Amino acid sequence: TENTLAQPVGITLERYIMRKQAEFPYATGELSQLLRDIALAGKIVSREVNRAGLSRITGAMGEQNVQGEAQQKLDVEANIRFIRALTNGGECCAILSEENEDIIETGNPNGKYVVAMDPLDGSSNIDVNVSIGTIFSIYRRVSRVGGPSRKEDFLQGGRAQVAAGYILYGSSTMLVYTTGHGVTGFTYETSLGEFFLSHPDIKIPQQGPVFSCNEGHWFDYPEYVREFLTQCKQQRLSARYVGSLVADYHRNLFTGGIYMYPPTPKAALGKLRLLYECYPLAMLIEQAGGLAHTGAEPVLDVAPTSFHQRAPLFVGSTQLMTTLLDCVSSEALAS
Ligand code: P6P
Repeated sequence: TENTLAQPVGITLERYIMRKQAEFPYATGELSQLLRDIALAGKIVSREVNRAGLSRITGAMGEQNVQGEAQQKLDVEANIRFIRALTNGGECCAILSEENEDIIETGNPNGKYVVAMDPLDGSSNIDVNVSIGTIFSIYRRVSRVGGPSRKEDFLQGGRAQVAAGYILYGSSTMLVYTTGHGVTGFTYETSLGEFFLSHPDIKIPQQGPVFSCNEGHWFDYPEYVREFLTQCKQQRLSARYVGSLVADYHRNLFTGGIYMYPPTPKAALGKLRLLYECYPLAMLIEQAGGLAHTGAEPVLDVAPTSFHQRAPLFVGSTQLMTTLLDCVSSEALAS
């Protein structure tokens, strides 16, 4: 059922989840608990990210991190925090992380969900103080308790996701997610340690003034991408590219625009990962009224074959995506 009861801006994530729970009487609450666990890890990572610059000198100030270990690289630290929060929460039976080759069993045999995540994408941006993000994708577990390996749990395909979202560690920390009933945004108030509802129903504008891609790859791009970029420039669109996926995606979600990570001769499937980058961002954009495509098919229709497979990503406002896909088909016709 579409969520008709718009929740008042300013309520906490906790209260928002409880009210939504009431609207889904048969929901048993595990997914809500899972979202709480993700939000908790996000709060902890937000604190670490915002101290990162200091961590190099905290040693000099005699401080150690909680484990008293040498300061970890932030993406390693974030991975540990999300795995710990999901393990302690009890709802997640296994995790696929960008940081780990194989699946991580959480030791929650009765957990009804599995989570695929990029705990901290764009970590190369941390040392230069650029916004970074966590991306997550949630599936109901389909493997039987104590059953064979959980491979099948993670290779259900994009349209089997029950929830998806990201946490952006930017000028403020935001949690943006969907459970299939629209896209909701929460903003973190550090002095209170709470996420507050700030964007009850996010929709991407149908058209937008922005295109985002790494034009340094121009000579490697397919002809249809160059044709599309030329049209963007003829229309005097603005080039905006942070080089941090969650930051670029989030900005375009609000301004309208298109983000592209196209295939190149050296990377025939681009650079971004299907299961924990392209699928969740594609679910979000479709819920927000936009489109996500690989250039060959909608992202959510790509058949998953391996945990860390890549996929080209074109994602954003419907009108810009339609123009791009026209360039794809006219190139196909010409060839
Ligand atoms: P390029 C960061 O390394 C990342 O995975 C995304 O966050 C970002 O959008 C992309 O790669 C940047 O890649 O090739 O433009 O440097």
